[in-house]
Amino acid sequence: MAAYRYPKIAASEITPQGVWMNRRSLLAGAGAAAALPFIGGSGAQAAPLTTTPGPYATDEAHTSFQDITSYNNFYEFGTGKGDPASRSGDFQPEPWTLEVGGLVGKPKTFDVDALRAFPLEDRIYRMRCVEAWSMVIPWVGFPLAALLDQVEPLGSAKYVAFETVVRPEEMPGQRGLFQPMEWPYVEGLRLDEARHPLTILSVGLYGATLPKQNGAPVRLVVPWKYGFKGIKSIVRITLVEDEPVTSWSRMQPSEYGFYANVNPEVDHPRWSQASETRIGEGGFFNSARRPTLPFNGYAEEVASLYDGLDLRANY
Ligand SMILES: Nc1nc2c(c(=O)[nH]1)N[C@H]1C(S)=C(S)[C@@H](COP(=O)(O)O)O[C@H]1N2
Ligand SMILES: [Mo]
Repeated sequence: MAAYRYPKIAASEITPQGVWMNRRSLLAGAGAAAALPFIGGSGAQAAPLTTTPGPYATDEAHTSFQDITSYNNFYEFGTGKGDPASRSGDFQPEPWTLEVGGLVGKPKTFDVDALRAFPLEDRIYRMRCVEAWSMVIPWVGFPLAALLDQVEPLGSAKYVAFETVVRPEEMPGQRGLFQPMEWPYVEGLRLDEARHPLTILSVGLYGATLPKQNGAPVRLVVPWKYGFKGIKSIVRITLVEDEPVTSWSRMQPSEYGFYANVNPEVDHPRWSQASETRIGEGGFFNSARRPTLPFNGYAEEVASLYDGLDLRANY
């Protein structure tokens, strides 16, 4: 993936998390849905969401709202870490439709209100990017299994395929001479991975709707896998029989696999995966690198999904 660079966004373009949280409670108190705060440099509007504490919380310090919304990978807006925040001003995540179909008994289309109507939980997860950096993100979301239940997958459905929106007119990374990858960005999970209680569709973070740069209005979060599995701004979910094509393995099969479970013992061909830098704890080359944990620390919950699978061969 692209070179490691911290984004050059003026501090004045980013609402500090504390200020933003205060505004949010102020708004909630006043019941004022009309005056929504703006997030980051992208002009994304945030609305508070009603949530309940979910399972799997961690006592690790949360990465700051500023870091989570200014250091991003979202190649539809460019490959620089600051591009998703600074170049997503034209992106319109609302209105939105998410079509769910394929091998299901009841295909269904969800709009944003329908997505936010699922019982929303706070899910505080570690996120480990394949580039060897990590964050702790307080997502707001609901189990993907809850959505799958509504469409009634058929017995023949073995995998779930996901697709990001294609809108060159709103996404500068999808137009022009240099396009880093083939669009749409696509991802996939085995059906049992998709149904695992840790797997969520996220519609928010830090208690409010998802900023554009993080994949508004709905993105996937699979915390035991490398971050690239967490496909953003999803427009289609399709239940299928065969393992679906995924963006990074299509582009570079020798470096990125379908499973992409976080594994400190399997190095990327060009760098070690044994340790990681926690964003916010210092620069990329700081000395305080943390050991990377098998399945990103979620082995107890998910290792049994892979009994009998050679994880070195099926990375
Ligand atoms: N559509 C789309 N989804 C994407 C990406 C992308 O470029 N396009 N990047 C992935 C990668 S590599 C990572 S690490 C995470 C980053 O999520 P964040 O920016 O919310 O931290 O999003 C993933 N989802
Ligand atoms: Mo990533």
